Amino acid sequence: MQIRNAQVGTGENLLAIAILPPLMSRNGRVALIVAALVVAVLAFVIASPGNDDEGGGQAAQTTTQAETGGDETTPAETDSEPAGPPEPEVTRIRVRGGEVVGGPADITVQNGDVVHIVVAADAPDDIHLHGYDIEKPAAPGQPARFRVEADIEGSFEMESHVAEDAGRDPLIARLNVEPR
Ligand SMILES: [Cu+2]
Repeated sequence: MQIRNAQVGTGENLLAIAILPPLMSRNGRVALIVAALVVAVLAFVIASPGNDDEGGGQAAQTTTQAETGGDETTPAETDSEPAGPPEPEVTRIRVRGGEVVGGPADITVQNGDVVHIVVAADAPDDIHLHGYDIEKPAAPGQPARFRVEADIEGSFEMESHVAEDAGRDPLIARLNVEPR
């Protein structure tokens, strides 16, 4: 009973979409098409064998949402796709008195991301990003700047070679590159 209602609702919405487009903006049409696809997929899932009472409740909600979207020209919710790639965040690390302020950083990115790490130190140092094998000097007022395309997956240590040579814990940061 409820399942049948859901199917009728879907049909009405598809009909509305077929009629409305000439009156609507392109964005409105795209939004409606997206909404129609969502409704269609949900209706399919709900109508598949094995679902009972719960599915009927969802179907009723879905129908209501879609009808609202059809009456108004406001775009559907855009929680499915983010707009463009995010800007790379800069991780700023300070080494003071041979210690990493706040403890070693933990940086996790996805393969292909651009990683931006700036290490400021109050004494001359050599900062080494293992795995990518990039070594840069740091000095007071002259931080080591790393800008790396993270195309090697794994977990890599960034070390202070001065700390290492002095027998202290050299870990400055850990860069974790996960599969995209
Ligand atoms: Cu090293």
